[in-house]
Amino acid sequence: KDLYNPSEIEQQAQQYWESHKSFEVSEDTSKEKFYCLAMFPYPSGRLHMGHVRNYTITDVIARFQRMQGKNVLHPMGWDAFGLPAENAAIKNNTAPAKWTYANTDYMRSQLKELGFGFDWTREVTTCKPDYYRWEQWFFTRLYEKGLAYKKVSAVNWCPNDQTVLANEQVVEGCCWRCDTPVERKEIPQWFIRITDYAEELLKDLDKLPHWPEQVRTMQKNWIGKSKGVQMSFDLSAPIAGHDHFEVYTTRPDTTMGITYVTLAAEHPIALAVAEHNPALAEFIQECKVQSVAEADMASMEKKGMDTGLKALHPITREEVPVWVGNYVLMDYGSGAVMAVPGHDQRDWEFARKYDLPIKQVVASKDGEEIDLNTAAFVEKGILVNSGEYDGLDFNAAFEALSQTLVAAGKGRVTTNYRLRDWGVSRQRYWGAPIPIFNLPDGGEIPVPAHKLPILLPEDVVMDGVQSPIKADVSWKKDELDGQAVERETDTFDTFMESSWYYARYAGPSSESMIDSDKANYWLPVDQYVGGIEHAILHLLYARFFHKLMRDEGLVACDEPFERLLCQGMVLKDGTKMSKSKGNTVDPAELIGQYGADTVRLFTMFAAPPEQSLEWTDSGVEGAFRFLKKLWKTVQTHLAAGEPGELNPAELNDTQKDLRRKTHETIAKVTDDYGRRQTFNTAIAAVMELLNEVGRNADRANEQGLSVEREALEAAVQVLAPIVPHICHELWLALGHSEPVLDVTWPAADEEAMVKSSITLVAQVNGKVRAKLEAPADADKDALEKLALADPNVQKFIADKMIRKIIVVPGKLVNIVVA
Ligand code: ANZ
Repeated sequence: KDLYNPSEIEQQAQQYWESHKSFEVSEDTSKEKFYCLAMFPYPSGRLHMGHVRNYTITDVIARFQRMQGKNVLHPMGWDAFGLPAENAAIKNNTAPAKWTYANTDYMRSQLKELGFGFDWTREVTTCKPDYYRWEQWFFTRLYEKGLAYKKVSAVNWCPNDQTVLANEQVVEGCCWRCDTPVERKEIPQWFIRITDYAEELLKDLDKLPHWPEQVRTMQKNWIGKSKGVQMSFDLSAPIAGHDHFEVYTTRPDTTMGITYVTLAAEHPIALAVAEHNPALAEFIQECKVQSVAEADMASMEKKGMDTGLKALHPITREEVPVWVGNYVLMDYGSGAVMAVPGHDQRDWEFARKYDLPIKQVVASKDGEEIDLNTAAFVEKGILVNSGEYDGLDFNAAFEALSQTLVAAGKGRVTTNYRLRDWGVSRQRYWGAPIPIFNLPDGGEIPVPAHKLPILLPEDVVMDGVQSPIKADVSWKKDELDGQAVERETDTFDTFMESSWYYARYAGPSSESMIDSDKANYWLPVDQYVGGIEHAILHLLYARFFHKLMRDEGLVACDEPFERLLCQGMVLKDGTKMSKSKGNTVDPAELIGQYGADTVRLFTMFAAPPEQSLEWTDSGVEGAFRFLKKLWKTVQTHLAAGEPGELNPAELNDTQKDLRRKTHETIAKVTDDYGRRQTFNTAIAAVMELLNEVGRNADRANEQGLSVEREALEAAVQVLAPIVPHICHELWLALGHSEPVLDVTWPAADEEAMVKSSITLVAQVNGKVRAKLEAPADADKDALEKLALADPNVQKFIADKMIRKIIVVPGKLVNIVVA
């Protein structure tokens, strides 16, 4: 018993939790609930340190909340669909399902070895039909409500992965996974109308005060609400039935600075001109093989071509040339822009390249000189060269010009969102089949409930070229009421699965997508923890899906995640720990060497959760040493005999000091765990307490032993969420039958924290001459006497006359002499 043996005690504690079903919870309405959730892992093979950090944080919070007396749900599952499984299957000559299930089995055992208290009865594996069948069903509901639709659209296409990418998955013009330059391709795609919820998604960010400001800002910018004017330009002569087109601008104040207009390559007027203009047709074709991601539009080289058409300025009726440009998006605003090269940098670059006129219509507010030869002046300012509008500032000009345009029937004030509808079609195999039947005579219908789920075959061979369900012509064949139909062979974007798993954990059911009664007990999630890389995509889609489920009557609240914590990265040698950098540390090896508690302790001690954590071997060693010391201290204490009943009145000063330290530690640690979520400072406080125990060992004395017992029990209790195995064992060793997991969190005793003595300084004429030790309740008189009795103070008074004595209770006594 003398030596700390992590592998033995960790196994025992885990067996105890397993056999007592310690983490299986039900909807107990007599208790306050707490839903603690970590972003579920992709089953890539084995856990990495980022996972360990993420799940240690949620496990610590979950166990802490449980010791606060709450009914805590802490579930786990697998985000199991996705491309890496296909790539691994090809490489290892296996099937994605097989690879995935082997990984979930292994990673589950790793999570158990780390002692995480998950309710495994609620485990969700998104590639299993019992999960994705409900996603298919829900999609058919969205279809029926007009919230899911199909359209041919230009998409980002990764020629390497042979799949469509969402705009969010295009990083600097390249695929987020394999870094291949992205191309543009037109194919029929399924979309979900997230734009219908743009305003609510924006507005409800205000209901999330406990989210990091940074994440809320990123979502706000992504939704990108702007106020502007939809302006109409007449063509000087109609073409193919088009006599006008619209542009969207957020800067109607610059209307008098328009020198040309630019259409998107896919704009119907551009296409009409191209019919008789081979050069333009070729240019449009060229535009097609470039990314449609908006971020790239600003930075890429601007290219364009004159259509030869003229448009009439909506106010002056002057003719301006109509160009086609690669930097104009078809699906934003109206797919055309009024070009103001003096005040828009993209237009400026374009105008310089093609020698189009640049006109200044905005001057700087503070009269600063503007040089349009170097760049556009993009700030809002005061109008110039704008006739009757000269001298107006941005707001007044917005007002005046939009009024003129409205009155002329050439414009209306509108609101625009940068957010696009969510394209959910993927041409990959390892995903949930999109539940649509294509009809022989064209058209499609959602798969009726009795034909669901559309099962994805798991026993397949991957050839690396085509999705097995696309390659196998027989898989497509189905029938409906005697009619032959063809199944859709595209699968869902895997962000679909991760958009509702948290609700499925809370309300598992074999009869429905979500058992609403159960889910509404647990939801919203009280604490969500995951990486900042999900700040936009996953968190926005999940918020959207939650609102869709609410509107379907499945859940009651408006937002899924009440409080969000984005944990920092795990670094080694100052850079991100990652496979590609070859600087990873394998959690499995560390557990073997030191035990799970050491890994957990180091992870929580090295940094507060939001900050990056620098991995150091010496830090891990230090954590291990601390646990050995904790173990040893308790064993030594136990060997000294049974303590009696603690009686505060009988304590000597040293004992009172240790007791005060115990309760101060409890108070501090409680605040650190709860409000501040700085677990590292909580650990530091317990370390100090343990040092104090070492210094004040008073084991021959019965009260001394009692005070030490109280200190050690508090240490074990408050460390239990972080290092649960060793604390489980020590708590039992300290003579308790109830596991520490279920013990109520200790309360700090105010009385024990009252100081029996205080130190203050004695000054003579404002200069410190002595330190005084006084009883905490000493009055003014007593303090004066104490100061005057000090030999050093007496030396400085000498034979001088005392004029005045100032006492600041708890701080100082100042003797003024002359
Ligand atoms: C004229 C103008 C003058 C503009 C100026 C800006 C500055 P946000 O704020 O992001 O919503 N725009 C409109 N539709 C576009 C499209 N389909 N493709 C590319 N660009 C488009 O952007 C609104 C601005 O983006 C609009 O305001 C328009 O350029 C451009 F000094 O109109 B602006």
